[in-house]
Amino acid sequence: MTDHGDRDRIGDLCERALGGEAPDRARLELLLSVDEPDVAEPLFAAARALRARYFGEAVFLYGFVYFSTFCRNECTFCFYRIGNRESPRYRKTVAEVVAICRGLAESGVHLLDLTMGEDPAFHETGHFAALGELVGCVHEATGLPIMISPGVVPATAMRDLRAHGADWYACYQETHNRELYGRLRVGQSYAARVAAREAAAEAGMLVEDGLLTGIGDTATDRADSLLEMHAAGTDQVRAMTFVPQRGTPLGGVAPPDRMRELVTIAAMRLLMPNRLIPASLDVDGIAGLELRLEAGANVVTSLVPPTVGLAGVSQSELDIDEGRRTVAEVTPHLAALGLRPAALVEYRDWVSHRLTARTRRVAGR
Ligand code: SAM
Ligand code: MD0
Ligand code: SF4
Repeated sequence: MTDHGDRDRIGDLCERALGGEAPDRARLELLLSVDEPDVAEPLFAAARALRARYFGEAVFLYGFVYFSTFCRNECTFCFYRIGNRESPRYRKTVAEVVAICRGLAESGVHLLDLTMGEDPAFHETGHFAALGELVGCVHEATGLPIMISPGVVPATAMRDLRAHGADWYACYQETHNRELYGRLRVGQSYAARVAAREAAAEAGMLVEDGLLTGIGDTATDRADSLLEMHAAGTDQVRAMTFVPQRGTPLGGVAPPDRMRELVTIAAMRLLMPNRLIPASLDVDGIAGLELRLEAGANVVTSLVPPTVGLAGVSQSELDIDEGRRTVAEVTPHLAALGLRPAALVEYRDWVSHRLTARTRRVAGR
């Protein structure tokens, strides 16, 4: 796709980003359509330089606890959509979740991401108080920062989750193209998902949004997503490649090229240099970690302990039982790139500064 003029323009906009000038829409679209490794490399190098400027060598590590895999929704991309008989269904007790979280905390993660499907046991009964209690128990047992990924929950539940110790709310739009959204999150309100992130921010939590790529999205769609995340002040911004899942409508499609995700990570870093950007182990496992870090990511997510019967989302089993999604396995890969796991205090400081800065932004409005 890229001619000599485009290569020059990409070099120029990387220079400008390093000089503090964020790419505009046209430049973002150009970046997001890069698909050749030699054209992408200068972009990745600029993304790494910006990461170093804001975060040094420190990388944050997130433990992932998929505590209920029951779901009432039918997202076309997801292994855990309702009615898929291929996916493992389980619901961990509070005691089990607490024990798993203690283990993750001892292993050195900086945050615990408590994730569930839109489990009818909460979503159909409205019994979100039980979620708050779960967060409270994990908070008490570990003292670690907590992210909650429960799907769309009411504003009252957000306040309760915050009160019990949740620092982050994760809820991915997947795409900011409403028509594509309608084909991915079938039957789910677009506006309600946006509103849920806003409610979480109002309740005092930091917020993560994310996009899926390789699922019918164009460079224009991805540029829209990045610009919306930028405008919303989203604290953590994610891109993941769609992994086709057996037993689902899109199960038969060819695995998408990973270059799009890598280029999206780098473009996110150029547009939003001070945000957290995950390198998820849930797409290509440990083998895909270094590429994502080299594209400018600064958080490793989806660390899952072996032997406790937990699943991933887009890779339900990859590298889990082998113990390869662990701090011990990840650390040498960081070192190979001149990076290191952050100290917990560095992570806590980042979270508290980000919250304080946001309070100021809101107050100044
Ligand atoms: N059920 C909640 C929800 O959907 O918001 C929480 C689960 S959330 C962790 C699931 C996320 O994993 C989705 O939003 C999507 O971005 C990602 N995901 C799910 N299936 C995937 C797949 N097959 N390939 C890549 N990413 C996937
Ligand atoms: C991950 N499997 O980090 C997890 C998940 C949910 N907040 C995160 C998509 O890749
Ligand atoms: Fe359910 Fe979340 Fe999967 Fe959608 S992405 S089917 S809401 S678990």
